[in-house]
Amino acid sequence: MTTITSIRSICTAPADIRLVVVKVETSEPGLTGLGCATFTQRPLAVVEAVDKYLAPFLIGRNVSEIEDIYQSAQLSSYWREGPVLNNALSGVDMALWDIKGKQAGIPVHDLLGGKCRKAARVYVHASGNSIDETVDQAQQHIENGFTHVRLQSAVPGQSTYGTNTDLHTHETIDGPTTPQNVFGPADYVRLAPKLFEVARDRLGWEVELLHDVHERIPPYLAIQLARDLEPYRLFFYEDALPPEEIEYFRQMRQQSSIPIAMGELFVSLKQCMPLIEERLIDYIRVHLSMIGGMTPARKLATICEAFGIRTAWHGPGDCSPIGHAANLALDMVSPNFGIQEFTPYNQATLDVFPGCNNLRDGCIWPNDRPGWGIEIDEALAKEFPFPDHPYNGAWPAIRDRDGGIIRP
Ligand code: GCO
Ligand code: MG
Repeated sequence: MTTITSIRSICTAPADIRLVVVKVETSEPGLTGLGCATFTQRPLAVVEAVDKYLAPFLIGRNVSEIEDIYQSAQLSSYWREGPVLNNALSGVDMALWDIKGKQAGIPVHDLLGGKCRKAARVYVHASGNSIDETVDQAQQHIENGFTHVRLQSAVPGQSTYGTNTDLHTHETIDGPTTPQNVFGPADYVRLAPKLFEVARDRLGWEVELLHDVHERIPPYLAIQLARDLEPYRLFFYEDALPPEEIEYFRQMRQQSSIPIAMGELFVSLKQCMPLIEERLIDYIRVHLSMIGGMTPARKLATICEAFGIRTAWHGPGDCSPIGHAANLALDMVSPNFGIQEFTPYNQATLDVFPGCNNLRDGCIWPNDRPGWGIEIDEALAKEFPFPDHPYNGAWPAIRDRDGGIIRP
């Protein structure tokens, strides 16, 4: 019997984004697995949950019992779910799938039933401070072979999701209301349709365009914007409402034919169910590690298949190459695959994680090696420590002009 001998978290930021990866070592010499546990706004809390709670609880367990390990570890805190504990669990869970694949000598997608496509088509981001800058970037992506592009553009002088003025800088944290952290929902919903009008004029109608609202506007504006964007034939309209307001998808569905994608803020499979059962969305896009890893995600994929809902797993920069590999494994085996969000790797990431899946012709391609087929160069990973940050990765507040908080 092969048992777990050690579980530990590895922190690294080769693209300046905080990533947490869990390494599980086993009683079989050289047999190890990797899992993604990246929660970039609270990475240190996840590290504590892995190293202080899951490691002592799981050392000695038989590596082959993934489902039982998942269930018992989840219930070991009695109170369960939540992004911190789920990411910790995902780190171990994905590592056990990696180990199982290596033991069998096959990739994880083969453990899950085998490929039903050759590669996963991806969408990439075009984000500018003006409409023209955004559309120029999209043009560039199209020239580079991408067929699906997400467009985000800032309202001049404001912080709009998708530009570099808000998420990954921290100059604005908790300061007085400054142009960088003001966000006017009404200004934004006036601008977004213009962005798509210009994009269709300049890019034509063949490219698939997407948009992410990032849950920053009240429900009535989200419904209005869905209708205003309809003429531009979006591939999908993402996260228009926060998880607390999902009942409004019913109205959105009745009032608009725009394809709806939802879910990156969901932290459990159960939370997705009302939208799935009522067929209120077209694409599910949870972040695999946020719902607990591969074990719950493959169940979610299958449930969605039964309801005619397609997958669009969350694939931002704050997802390690292991997390992207887990997304890709599901993409390969799911008949209801829709699209894969992807953030191209920089050279440092490719060096720290030898074996990253290939990006080519607007698709990512599985590497077909056992497990995830990706390793980590731990010595090199240490050369990319987490960037200094006053609040260890916490996000700045986004405020309306009057200083009131916008709740994504
Ligand atoms: C997306 C996103 C992300 C998130 C990020 C938060 O890719 O659709 O909304 O960029 O903002 O993952 O940490
Ligand atoms: Mg999003």
